[in-house]
Amino acid sequence: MYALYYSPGTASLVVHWLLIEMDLAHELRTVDIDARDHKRAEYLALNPNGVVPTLIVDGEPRYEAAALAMYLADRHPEAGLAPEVADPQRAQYNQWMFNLTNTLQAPLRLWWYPSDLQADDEAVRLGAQARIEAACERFDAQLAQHGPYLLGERLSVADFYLTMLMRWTRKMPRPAHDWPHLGAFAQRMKARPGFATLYQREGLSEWA
Ligand SMILES: N[C@@H](CCC(=O)N[C@@H](CS)C(=O)NCC(=O)O)C(=O)O
Repeated sequence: MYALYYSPGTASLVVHWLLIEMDLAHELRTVDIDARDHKRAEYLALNPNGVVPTLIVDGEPRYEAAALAMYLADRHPEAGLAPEVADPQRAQYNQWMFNLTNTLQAPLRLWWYPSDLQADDEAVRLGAQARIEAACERFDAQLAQHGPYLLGERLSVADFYLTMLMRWTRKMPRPAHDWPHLGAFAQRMKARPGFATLYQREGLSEWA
């Protein structure tokens, strides 16, 4: 049994979605970001970074969304959402996971939290936007040439991660779904039954 500390629509979304997709027993524990629950001592004892998600695994708190997503897929290989270590596609899978966190998640964090940098918020957002749009261009080209998923015909955790990050661009001047291959990809991922369950449980409606 896993326990997920989450806040709707945030970086916990991919972990929640995977728990649903893999049909893994779990309990949800809400973290109210507006009430700053994530900065309280009890939560910081679980996750000293003071961010969501945190996943309780075998009684121990673990964090970092991408690491958690990869861990769940490796621990439950029957779900088939990650190439095993000896699989030739493993290197490509690792590449996309790290690429997603470095080239898309990092600037998206700045877009949503420009005050992370002690600089002019508008300038931070503009810089983040340029990096996000350049990354979208590359992901769109990858899907155009080698889709329909990041590993071609094979669905993996990387696709769930990409979908979550695409969702975060929905209020940007040019949202990721505006790129044609990314848009088609998002439709494919959103059509998964687990996505509707996720939305219902997190009380989400935007970008449905
Ligand atoms: N690198 C972390 C980042 C998590 C993160 O940025 N979470 C955001 C929500 S998407 C958060 O907790 N924000 C509250 C805050 O920073 O005060 C991860 O991927 O788990």
